[in-house]
Amino acid sequence: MRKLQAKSALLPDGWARNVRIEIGADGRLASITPESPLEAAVETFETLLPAPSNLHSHAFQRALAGLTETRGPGDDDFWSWRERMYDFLPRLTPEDVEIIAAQLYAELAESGIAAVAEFHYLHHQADGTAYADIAEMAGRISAAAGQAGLGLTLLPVAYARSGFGGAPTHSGQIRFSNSAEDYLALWEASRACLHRADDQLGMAPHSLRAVTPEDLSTILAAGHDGPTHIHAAEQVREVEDCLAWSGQRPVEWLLEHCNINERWCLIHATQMTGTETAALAQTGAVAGLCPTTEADLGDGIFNGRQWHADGGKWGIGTDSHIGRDIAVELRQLEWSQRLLYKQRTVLADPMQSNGNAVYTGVLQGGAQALGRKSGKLEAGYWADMLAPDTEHPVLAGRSEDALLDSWIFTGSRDCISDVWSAGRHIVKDGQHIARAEIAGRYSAVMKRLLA
Ligand code: NGQ
Ligand code: ZN
Repeated sequence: MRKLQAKSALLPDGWARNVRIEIGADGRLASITPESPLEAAVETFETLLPAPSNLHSHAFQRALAGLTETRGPGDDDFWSWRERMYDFLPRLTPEDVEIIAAQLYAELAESGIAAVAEFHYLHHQADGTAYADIAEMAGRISAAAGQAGLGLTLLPVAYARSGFGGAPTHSGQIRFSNSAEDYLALWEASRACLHRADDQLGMAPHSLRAVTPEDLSTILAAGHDGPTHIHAAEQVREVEDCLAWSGQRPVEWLLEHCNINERWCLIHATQMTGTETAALAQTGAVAGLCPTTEADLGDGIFNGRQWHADGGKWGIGTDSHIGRDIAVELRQLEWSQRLLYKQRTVLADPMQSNGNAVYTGVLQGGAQALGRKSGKLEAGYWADMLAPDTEHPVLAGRSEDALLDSWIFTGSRDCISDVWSAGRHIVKDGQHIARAEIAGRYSAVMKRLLA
């Protein structure tokens, strides 16, 4: 049993003082006791918070961040970015993917994130044939999470088509593509790649563009008890194509044809009508928002104000990893609403701190979307926690909600001192415990890939 003491901690019913936290050998919180006298030789922190989960990652895209900023011959958009991303894929070996993912996961941890949902679709060799072990790449993702110590919900992705109406995948997509039967074999094999008690397995049909209704019902009929994630309604063209194909918008289609419930996470859900927004919020599904990626790709702005008013659950993903800092993502989400509505403090309730509002939102939605018992400092939950660096100038003199507001709206990863994932103490004094080794391997891979 490890014991920590926090002068201030965010508990399920709010801030508490002098909180004793005991972490069991199993990585779960064993007890939480406010107003505890300080014992000698107990490690003490000014502030401890539950640490959030990142609900959407394509780890390999970390390597591409910053390399798609030169304008092409015409207007650039999501679709031209996607071509550049496809062009990059043939170079990546399984070892590269493992090294890139470990770098990403260590960076995410340093920003305060304790776990990630990896929406994993780079399955095959460059010529499209499966590796001898169909789950080779899934194993690499799991190994990377193991090196970084980050919690993992692995979401093997089903991908079989290049657009609505079932056209076959094209050459840029051959590393992703599986029949529904092969997908189910891959999914089973992926289970064997997970080794830690807090690892989870879920399913991810990529999008309504990438699977037919038949594929979708085949894979969902296989049944599983983890989360189901799908990209939906990110781009205007995607909505138009879905309407042309089915007469319905993507979220409308999903609501009618799938049993959307709290085990689902719809990634982006940017383009929804007011009716879709209200109906989706009602299901209890999580909206998987990826604010910096959505800005970077010119997706549009999610209607956060209505989603919040309708009681919708949401969480944050870093998706393409153009941003890798949870504070920046939360700020971008709130700022997008301010720019849209020409108001301030849009996602907070009356008299509530905006930092507290978005932080408690992301804790809850992220845990739900990962199927992870986390997001709360409560006995039985995984010990996913962070300690801010209260000596950092951004946080000087701040505590409780003022500390959250200052970190989220004007701070960054620099404000984080320590992070634990299921009790694994992976960030100490602002640095990931394996930062130098992981970054050294990453740098060598990038030099080779870009030579
Ligand atoms: C992805 N990313 O799967 O990486 C996608 C691009 C697609 C985002 N949607 C590919 N942001 O959607 O077809
Ligand atoms: Zn995505």
